[in-house]
Amino acid sequence: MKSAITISLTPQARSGPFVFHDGLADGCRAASQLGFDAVEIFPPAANAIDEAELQGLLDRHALKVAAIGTGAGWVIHKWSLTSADAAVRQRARDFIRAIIDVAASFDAPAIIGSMQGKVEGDVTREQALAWLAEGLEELGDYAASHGQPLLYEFLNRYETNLFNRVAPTVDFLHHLKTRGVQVLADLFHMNIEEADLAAALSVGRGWIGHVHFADSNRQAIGSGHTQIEPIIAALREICYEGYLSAEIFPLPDALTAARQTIESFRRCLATK
Ligand code: LER
Ligand code: MN
Repeated sequence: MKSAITISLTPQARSGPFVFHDGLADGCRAASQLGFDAVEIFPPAANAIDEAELQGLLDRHALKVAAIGTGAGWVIHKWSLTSADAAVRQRARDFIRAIIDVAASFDAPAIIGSMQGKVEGDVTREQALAWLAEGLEELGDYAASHGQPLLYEFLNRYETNLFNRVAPTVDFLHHLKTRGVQVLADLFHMNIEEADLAAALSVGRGWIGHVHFADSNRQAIGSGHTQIEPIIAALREICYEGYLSAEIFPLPDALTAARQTIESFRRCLATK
């Protein structure tokens, strides 16, 4: 497993669960000094990433891009794949496709979290799931044509009512035609929704493509009450080799949260 830490470039997400908020250069420098393998980026849009600048920083600091989030499409514009408005669904797909393009040029996947939307108003659950499936079919195949998976993240009940746990998520993805979509398991959401995080991850065998490494209080692992050892054992057991990426609040400050994350990561991986 590999370590990653989040950098948000989105001012509207300043109070969100991202460690670094002061630009790519600052975030990459800190990530590399602490020994992270990669950074996960939360841009306001695809074209906000200066590709030459990012490539220079990755080269200088020996970092990779773990993933690029699309959530700003929801935070800034309120676009989602399950909006009742067809034009909004189209804007959501275009926004995500552009992020798949830029992520793929850094050999990284894009994440669909908040942009999945939720069942609301007059829209039935059946209809919302049909729109979600339509979006994931198109975007999953598009990501696959770039040699990348598309990461679909189930969220806790306060953020979506579409999918909140591993098992129903895997069941839904299993019924899609595209094989381009993998599951993002965020340990913070799972702490709210799953009875047993390790058992739930085992159900995700073969499907888990990315992990958000967060304690029960959405702070660095070691700050809350999540028992991380059985989770790491379950991830090993399903042969998960992807990132443990810290999507957490910068508390008490960004550097302390980042340092505690890398120390926890090393301790986790040192255990047998
Ligand atoms: C996105 O990765 C996520 O976990 C959501 O809670 C939106 O912040
Ligand atoms: Mn997450």
